[in-house]
Amino acid sequence: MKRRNFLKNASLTGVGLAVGNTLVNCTEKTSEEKKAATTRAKTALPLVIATWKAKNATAKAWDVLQAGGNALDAVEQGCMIEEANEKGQSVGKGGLPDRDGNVTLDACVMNKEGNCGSVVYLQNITHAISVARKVMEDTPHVMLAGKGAEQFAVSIGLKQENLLTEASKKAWEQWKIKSEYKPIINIENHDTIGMLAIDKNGDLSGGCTTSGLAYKMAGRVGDSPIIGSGLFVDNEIGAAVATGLGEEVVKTVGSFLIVELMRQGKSPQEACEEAINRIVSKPNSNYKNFQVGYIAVNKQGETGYYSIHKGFSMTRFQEEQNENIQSDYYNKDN
Ligand code: SD4
Repeated sequence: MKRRNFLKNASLTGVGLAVGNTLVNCTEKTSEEKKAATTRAKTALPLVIATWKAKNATAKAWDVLQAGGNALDAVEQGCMIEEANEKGQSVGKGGLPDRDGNVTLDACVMNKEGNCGSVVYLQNITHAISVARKVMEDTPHVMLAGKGAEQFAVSIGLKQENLLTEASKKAWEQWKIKSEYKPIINIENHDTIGMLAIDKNGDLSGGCTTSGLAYKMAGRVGDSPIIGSGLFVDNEIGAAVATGLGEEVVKTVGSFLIVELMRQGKSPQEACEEAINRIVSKPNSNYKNFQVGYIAVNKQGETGYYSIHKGFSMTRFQEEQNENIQSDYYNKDN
């Protein structure tokens, strides 16, 4: 369903919609009204936002900011909460494996100076986000892959462990019976974690960490460790991070696109919508079969989030309030 129609239908039912940070009535809005709605957004700093239901992770990041940590410390430590959470089957330990039964992680960080670090196809190390940070800080490179990334992780003191939990192994064994590969839309509403923070100095950083798509081909890498696709931060303008089917995010360089649209004057909300539109409006787009969601923040602390299908949510910690905002505002209803 196009947003226009969605808004029209929603207005018949009297449902309220969260547009950016603002709850508005579901009457059809003119572009001026929409703009007004998004610019009424809260802009208090510091703030942390994350993809999906991630209140424990945003709470950790918030504590780090309150204790005087910078935005990079906050996103790293916030993401680590989900990496260590074995119940989350799309991040870190307990992530669902590839079709050969191997859990392989992708992660990246980007800081206020525009520096970045990333790991792809990392095995046996829970905190991929910390390895990505160290790639940025301690090596002359931006990206390390596979065995080299693992060796580097060990060299900085991280311990090797089996990331395949019993629950994920069971799920994989179940999957093997049919071996049917399909992207899953909104895995239990809790997926790859992408996190963006602005600290007390007003500086931005971001991070993204994932075990990627369940039952992917061996060797597959998604958008999450690809700077500009899964994550982009420009401390002058804002930042964006993606979740969902990475192949589609990479094809449109989604996070960089959102930041560039904000540079041209769009609000985070408008920029996220445009990036989703680029995917669904492609000729022969197969959008019915996959989900992509973006969250974004600008330098002023306005936030936006948008997805192809319903079911996406953003968690935001701002002004002592940690809230998960379910998005009733999406591009298509299938
Ligand atoms: C990937 N974007 O590997 C990740 C997966 C994801 O929600 O975000 N799932 O394509």
